[in-house]
Amino acid sequence: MVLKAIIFDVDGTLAETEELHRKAFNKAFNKWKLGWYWDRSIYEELLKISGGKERISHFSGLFPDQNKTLLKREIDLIHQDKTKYYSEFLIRNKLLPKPGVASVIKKAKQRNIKLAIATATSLINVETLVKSIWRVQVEEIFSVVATGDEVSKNKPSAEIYNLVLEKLQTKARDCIAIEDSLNGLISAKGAGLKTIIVPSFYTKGEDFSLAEAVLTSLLNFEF
Ligand code: XBP
Ligand code: MG
Repeated sequence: MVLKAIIFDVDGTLAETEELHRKAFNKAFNKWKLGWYWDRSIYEELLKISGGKERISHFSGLFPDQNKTLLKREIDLIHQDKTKYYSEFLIRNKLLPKPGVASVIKKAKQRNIKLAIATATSLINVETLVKSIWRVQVEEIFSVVATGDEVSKNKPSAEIYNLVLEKLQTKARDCIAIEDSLNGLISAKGAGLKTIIVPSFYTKGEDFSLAEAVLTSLLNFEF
């Protein structure tokens, strides 16, 4: 196989971002006086729903008797605030890329292997994260980006990976996906991609038996 592209997931794969997402959700819930607080164990469970809006909608529907169900318009506004807080946290908290990410990027560039992104989060979050980690625009590193706001069904649907392949104009058999979660793995495999898993803080207990390999970090990734 001649490897033509490496497709990175973002949250939990490029960096351990989920604690900042969680903080941002809670800050938005506070502003909207919802009386909701997502602690780590609730959040671990809720991460089974990919995408922030989808996660809020799912949680709001869990308590029909308590009248907590939100309208789509309310979810959009709450999520807008969450995104703003998340950007602020990213700028203030300087996250590092996960071990081995930078060296995979460097080696891929030297070998003319394209780099792409397939994420459940939004483009603005990807741009802010890449700027905060590497101080460059996203397109300086990743030639193709596909985000959750471009698809009708988020991960574990294969839509996002099919979209990234379409943008890359490359066959699935010539690419590899790097993921941290079961939803991401199901999504990538659904598009026919070989998938390497590096579990993250919240996903380490998930079942990755579908994956081509499960690595403790990308420092051990040979390609
Ligand atoms: C993981 C996610 C994301 C974030 C929240 O995405 O499910 O939804 O938790 O981000 P990835 P938004 O595919 O990168 O692992 O609130 O911006 O949706
Ligand atoms: Mg992820």
